[in-house]
Amino acid sequence: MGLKRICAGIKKYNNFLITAHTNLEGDALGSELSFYALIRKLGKQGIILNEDGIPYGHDFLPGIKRIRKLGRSSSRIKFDCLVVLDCADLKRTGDVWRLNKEGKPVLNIDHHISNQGFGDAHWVDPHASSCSEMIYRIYKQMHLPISKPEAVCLYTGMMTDTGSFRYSNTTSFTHQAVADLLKFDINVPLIYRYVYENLALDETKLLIKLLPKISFSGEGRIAYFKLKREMLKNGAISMDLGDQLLSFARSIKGVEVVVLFKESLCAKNQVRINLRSHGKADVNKIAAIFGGGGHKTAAGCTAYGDTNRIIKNVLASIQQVLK
Ligand SMILES: [Mn+2]
Repeated sequence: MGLKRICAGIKKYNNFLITAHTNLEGDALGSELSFYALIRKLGKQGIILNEDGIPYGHDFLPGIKRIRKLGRSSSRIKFDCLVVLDCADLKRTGDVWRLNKEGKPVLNIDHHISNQGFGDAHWVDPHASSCSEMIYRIYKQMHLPISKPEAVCLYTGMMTDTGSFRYSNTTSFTHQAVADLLKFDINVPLIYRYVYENLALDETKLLIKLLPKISFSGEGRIAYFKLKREMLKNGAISMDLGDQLLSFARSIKGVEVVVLFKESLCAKNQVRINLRSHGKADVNKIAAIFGGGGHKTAAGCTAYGDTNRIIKNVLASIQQVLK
């Protein structure tokens, strides 16, 4: 089983380079920090390195200052094992995977259904709520004690990926794990506030401008936003803002699927697509048509070409599934 092979890998190697996907969020950060704490408990060394910087509002995570951003000096980092967390494929790490020029062993720990099992050892569990929940299981499997800082990181990861324990990926095990973590007297309302109720004023103004851009298709079962380059000129739309738009749209009665079409600020004819579903439509399959992937109820992909044409194609694929 994958979990045992991953534990064997953790025991075998001594110097880990730990990374996760670009567009970092609570699960990626929570997994990285709790995994780092785990290898330290075993007396091993590690570095956490990502292509992207820390997203707004996540500075409260214990150990966050330890996380480095990919830079020129990164190529000098020495490691004997690359640990890839919360990534459906290696390229989701951005350019971090390229640091593995010597082909050191790769451990792949992930919960995306689209993960094909890259790496020398992989543990892919699409039934896990989050990668953080999987790291929690590694602690239990290896009989390692969890302390408060890890509990905060694991809780944040699980909370983020389950939409605060309301999405269908929330299981009885998720709640058992959370019950265990809450024994550390972690400040749940404060974590919630940092992650969800922390919109900066300029982002709020942008959100107010973008909300009226909502469109509907398929007799109100699909809601989508077309975010044109001109609207986003003042800076890229943050994960947080994207989430606000998506969760607003998915709360509308009758809506089954929500899509965000976001024109790239740097590359012309490039559109980032984020999909959310209540479960009737498998959006992982829809994202896969366009070279992406994710989960059944949350997925993403990047498409190239004319934005209106892309929108037409994606909406047609969703309608096909909703029939
Ligand atoms: Mn995740």
